[in-house]
Amino acid sequence: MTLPNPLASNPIVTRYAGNPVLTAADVPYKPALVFNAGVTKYEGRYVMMFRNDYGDAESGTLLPHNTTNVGLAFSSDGIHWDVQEKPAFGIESDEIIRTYDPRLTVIDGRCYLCFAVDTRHGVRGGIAVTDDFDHFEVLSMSAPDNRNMVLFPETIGGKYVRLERPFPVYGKSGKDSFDIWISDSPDLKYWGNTELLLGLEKVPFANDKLGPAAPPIRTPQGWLTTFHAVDIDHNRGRNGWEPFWRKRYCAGIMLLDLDNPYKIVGMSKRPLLAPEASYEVEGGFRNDVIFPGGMVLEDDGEVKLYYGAADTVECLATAHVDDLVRACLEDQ
Ligand code: BMA
Repeated sequence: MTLPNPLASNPIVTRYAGNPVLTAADVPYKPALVFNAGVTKYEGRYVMMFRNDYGDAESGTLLPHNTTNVGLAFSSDGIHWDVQEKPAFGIESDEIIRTYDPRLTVIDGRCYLCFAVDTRHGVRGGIAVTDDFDHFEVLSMSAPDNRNMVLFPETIGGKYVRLERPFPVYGKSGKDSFDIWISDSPDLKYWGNTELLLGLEKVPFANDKLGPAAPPIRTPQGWLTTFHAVDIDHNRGRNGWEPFWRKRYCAGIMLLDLDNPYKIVGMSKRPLLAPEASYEVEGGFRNDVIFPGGMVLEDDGEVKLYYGAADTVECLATAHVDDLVRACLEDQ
């Protein structure tokens, strides 16, 4: 099934007029692409960990996102970022090819990093903890193929909880057709009680795959969380610096039960953000990609949503938390 083109963003969301908030030009060690960041507030300041992709973007030798690590930036307002001198995280070994797509969650005053690694034997999702953004202790690594892990900011019923996106290619006849799953853990190391949370068929604006996006935030009505939703159209051709790019990534939003996050309370049937702005639809490595990775709830109810655009730059959009909750609950 081919989906309508273009899809529209929900008007409850406003893109920051100064977008993008971070580009390769802001980074001293000169990656070609800067995107798909995790963002949180930690000890009074905003912290961003972002994905760096190296390679020669103009000549196309960047393909396929082949050299990647994770950078670090701090901010006092969530808009202007002070990028640190060196990449902050990246596991180097004969087995691990690249480290990417960081997500940050503060739990009980410690900052946890979820990340993906491509290894010579499959894609794995890792969880690390840091207190200073200099030293990271890796606590667990998933079995392949799994990624897009995000942690809830509190234990629920005494357990840590994560959303994740395994990609069972054999079980899905060799095609993309991936869903969002949920697991819990007593200690962030051993994960179990794994269940399907949101199947692809439940999302009207996706026909290819889903994945968790920014880590959930607590609201009185439930855990509010974004996800990425992908549609593919085989009639699409080149759409960026790659020879072929047939996918479009939108952001969706859903609300999970506060006491039992294995239960979806509501999900907006329309995209929260669909690619529309110039930095989302043109001039990028892969155009038409919106990939949220951070969500910060401010005291006045504003939610800052951080997202990678076109796999090339990092952007910001805002919405009121009440509007986001309402979007999940309407049409149920
Ligand atoms: C996914 C990941 C993301 C990326 C997206 C679109 O598979 O690699 O990091 O943003 O594809 O290219």
